[in-house]
Amino acid sequence: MFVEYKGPYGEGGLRSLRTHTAAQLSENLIGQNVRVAGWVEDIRHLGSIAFITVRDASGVVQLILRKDLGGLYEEALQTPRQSVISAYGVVRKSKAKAVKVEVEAREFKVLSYATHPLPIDPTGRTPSSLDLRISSRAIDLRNPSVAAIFKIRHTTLQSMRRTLTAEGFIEVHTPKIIGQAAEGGATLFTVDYFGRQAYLAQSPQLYKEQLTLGLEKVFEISSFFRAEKSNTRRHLSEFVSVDIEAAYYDMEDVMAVCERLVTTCIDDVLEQNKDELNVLKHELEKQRPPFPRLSYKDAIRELQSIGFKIEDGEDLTDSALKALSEIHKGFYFITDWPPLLKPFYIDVEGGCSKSFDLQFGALELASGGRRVSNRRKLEARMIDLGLDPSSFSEHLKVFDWGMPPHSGWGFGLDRFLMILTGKENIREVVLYPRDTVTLTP
Ligand code: AMO
Repeated sequence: MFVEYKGPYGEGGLRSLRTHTAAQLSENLIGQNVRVAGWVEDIRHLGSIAFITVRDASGVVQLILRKDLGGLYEEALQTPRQSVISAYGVVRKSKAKAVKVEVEAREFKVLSYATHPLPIDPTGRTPSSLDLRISSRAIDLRNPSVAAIFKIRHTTLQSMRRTLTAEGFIEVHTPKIIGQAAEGGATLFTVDYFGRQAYLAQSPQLYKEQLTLGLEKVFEISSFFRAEKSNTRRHLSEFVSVDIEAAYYDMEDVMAVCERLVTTCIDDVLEQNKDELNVLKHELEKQRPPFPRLSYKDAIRELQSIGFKIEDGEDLTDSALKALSEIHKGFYFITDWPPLLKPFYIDVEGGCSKSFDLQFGALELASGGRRVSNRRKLEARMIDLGLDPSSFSEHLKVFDWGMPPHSGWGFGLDRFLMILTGKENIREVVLYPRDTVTLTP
């Protein structure tokens, strides 16, 4: 029976455009009428029958069209690939191996035509450069192996929020337009704020510390901005940082929160994104805390022992971290950095900073530590690092109101996604990356 097309939304309004997604089609529906919608990936016709592969965000539907549909059949065969269609028909058991059921269409309607040539082939059969894919991101996301990254990103965000909430943290948002540099001024973007100079926040550092005074345990997941001219595969000008700050927590306490966050996220992705990991051909390894700890001094000793030229007190450069990653694979902490290598807000005890970086091989994933909670000590740290305490007066005044001892960290979400998806370029895991050259789309 031919069902007459009743306008773009059909008889029942918008809802009737699709009764089932691809993932919802199952053998339980055999014999029932359904309406599916999606984009046309492939059309094959074998004489009197056509097979149209329609994909939606959840999977693939195989449509069967028979020649006896007349003009509709001919029209369907002409549909340009990637056009968006809606089809109505009955669910049948499929003879194909890849799908259990198919839909024998009685009605087929193009809702929106794709104009060829398209910038990229989202089936991935004809590969495109990452630059071209990003400049065509909307359609790039029709490639299941690209969509998989962002489904894993979604799981990760949900998992982080659940873990931190269960641990008693509350989610906050701090300003992104700020009047004062948070961590020293070198890497800030400037903004004209109604005639005054303002900056884009590079981290929520000072705010999150201040919030421990009243809210005690806070977390924030937000974009932050760094005007660093770093053209690497792990730097962005706009990145998402997951930050925590907790009153009465010491360095080891927040390191343990970090370990739980990482392991739970990995567990959740392994459980909830099996299909996506398969599409990505990525073998994600389950982790168990505690992660190994390596002190900065031991890192220097290890590097020297393998002939790497480095002196105690020097920063661990990219090449130093790369050399270290030959010895330390996977997740590990580097702790107890020299005070001069860490920001002013990091506490110092016995000549050593109470700080850590979380590494994954050569990739720095997070950094944090115990903070200075005493105003005079904080001012002294600023002076040691060549900063002028008077330019931090707005922040320092809070330390006179009863500041609890506190610790925290900042964790690079995008870098974590590189590990979770097995991608080596950070631009792969961000929808619309911002780097030193890219400002569109
Ligand atoms: P830090 O500057 O080390 O620490 O940043 C924390 C984590 O954020 C990620 N990250 C970046 N990711 C992509 N592109 C960038 N340009 C970029 N910059 C940083 C990294 C890094 O480990 N306030 C402190 C944190 C704290 O002590 O709480 C801070 O911002 O994964």
